[in-house]
Amino acid sequence: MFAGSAISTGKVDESFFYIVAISVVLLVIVTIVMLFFLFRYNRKRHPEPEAVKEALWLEIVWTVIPTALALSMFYFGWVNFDFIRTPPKDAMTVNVIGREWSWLFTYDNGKQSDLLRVPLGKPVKLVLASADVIHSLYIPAFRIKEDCVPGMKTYLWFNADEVGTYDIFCTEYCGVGHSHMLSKVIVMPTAEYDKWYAASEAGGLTAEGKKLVQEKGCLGCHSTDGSRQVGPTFKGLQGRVETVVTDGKERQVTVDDEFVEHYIKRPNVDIIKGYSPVMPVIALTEDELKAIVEYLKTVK
Ligand SMILES: [Cu+2]
Repeated sequence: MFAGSAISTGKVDESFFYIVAISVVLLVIVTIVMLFFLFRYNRKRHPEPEAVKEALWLEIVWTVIPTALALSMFYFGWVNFDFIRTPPKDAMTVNVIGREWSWLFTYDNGKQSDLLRVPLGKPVKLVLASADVIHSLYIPAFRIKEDCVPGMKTYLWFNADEVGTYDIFCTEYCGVGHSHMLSKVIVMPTAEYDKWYAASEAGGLTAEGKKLVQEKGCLGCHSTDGSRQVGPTFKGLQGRVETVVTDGKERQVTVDDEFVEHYIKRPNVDIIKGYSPVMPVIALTEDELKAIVEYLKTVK
């Protein structure tokens, strides 16, 4: 019915515009009648009030019509709600983890990404979980939204019908990095998607580190382009001079491997001046830590 970027877009818009249209019609009718009464029955034209006589037909009309309208709105709402809550059996599943403050998408073959890539015209079921607090995954272009709640699984589904890139927001206030908890849905032609899905990432320690930085959610708080987020940017980290506060004492530190390693292992012991001490402890093996440190050197 409406141009959209997923089937759910049209369904939700249909219910929404139906209710808006009825509301507008009612507003116009009520306003016209109100103005008419104001004019027709004002004191100058009508000094003596009259007793209102019973009118059964009028009472039936104003009971039946609004009831029918309300039920028709319920009908559209229900049918479309049922549609967006019932994933087709052949939907592909992507597991989603919301965490402070980034999204992680995991595919059936174990592939992980901080962007949600999906094939065009195929139903996709998102199984949502949270690693910490309540988050909420919202894709405005598809008109779908669902909470990620710790300790339980929730779900969403959609079928994108236009190639493109669409925003993902977190719509449950989840702490200091909430407004940076952004991602994208990338709808790709099937062949292109299949190629991406089958491709394994390039090897090497730096590539491994880059992958970990995405998967572990580091990029939720640290940019790689120099912009300031919840934490300092990774750009030019190596060799940068930072003022840190340790046990209430300020000191200057030149960032090197040792400092980065130490900081990731025991965050917030040294507090980087100008930033809140909110970095979580990330579970990493020694090898993973080495890979991340190696990768961070390359972000210039
Ligand atoms: Cu969130």
